[in-house]
Amino acid sequence: MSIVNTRDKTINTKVVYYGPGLGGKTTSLKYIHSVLDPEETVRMVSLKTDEERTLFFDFLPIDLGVLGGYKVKIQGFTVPGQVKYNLTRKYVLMGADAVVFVADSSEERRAENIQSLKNLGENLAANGLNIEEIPLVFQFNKRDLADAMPIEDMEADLNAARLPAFATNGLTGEGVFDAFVRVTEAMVDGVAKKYQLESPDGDIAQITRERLRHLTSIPK
Ligand SMILES: Nc1nc2c(ncn2[C@@H]2O[C@H](COP(=O)(O)OP(=O)(O)OP(=O)(O)O)[C@@H](O)[C@H]2O)c(=O)[nH]1
Ligand SMILES: [Mg+2]
Repeated sequence: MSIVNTRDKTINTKVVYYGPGLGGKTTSLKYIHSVLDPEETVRMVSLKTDEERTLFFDFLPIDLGVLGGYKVKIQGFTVPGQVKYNLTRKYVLMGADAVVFVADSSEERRAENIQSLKNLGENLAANGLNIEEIPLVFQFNKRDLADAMPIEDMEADLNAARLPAFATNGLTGEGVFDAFVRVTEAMVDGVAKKYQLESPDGDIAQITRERLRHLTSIPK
């Protein structure tokens, strides 16, 4: 749950990468890390199995600096996608302010995507959160695969609400940061409205988007 400290003007938030096993959640958060912190001054914590599968979660602390007068911090998490780790998924979702759903574009993974989205709704509800209200964006990942499903079919399967969706490639990073910017903007907007935060510099969500966009335009 977002925590806003009006005295020291800090906004603390949590974004969770959710989706079926091997869909590309860890790869996506690693990419976000490489963009926001190319020098790796902050470590991403990965609690994983010997086969490089997420066992508990990945965690990346993100400090966006001062935006519109507020220090904006994001805790980036991934859940373990393997079906058997549902309790952990539920726990990681606790207090989430936004979700990036990373779907696997492979035709073979179609049923797993649908099942994982249903599971997201259930686990959000178990945490007192509503899938229809929380800021949510989709990554249709692994667009490079030969058996990648048409985007329209993935939209029909997963995105009845017509939420923002991004064709992504975790290996090259294509689209991954765009999805992050979109969800962060929506999340900050929600927090600013909820706590009626005002900034003399303008809309905090918009300032956040501009800062993030600026970061990607800085040559590495
Ligand atoms: N071809 C292709 N492979 C990808 C892409 N994104 C990720 N991968 C690969 O898919 C595999 C699984 O990626 P992860 O990021 O570990 O998947 P995950 O969703 O975190 O999986 P769990 O931790 O088990 O839930 C890795 O070998 C990645 O390199 C992509 O866009 N295209
Ligand atoms: Mg993982």
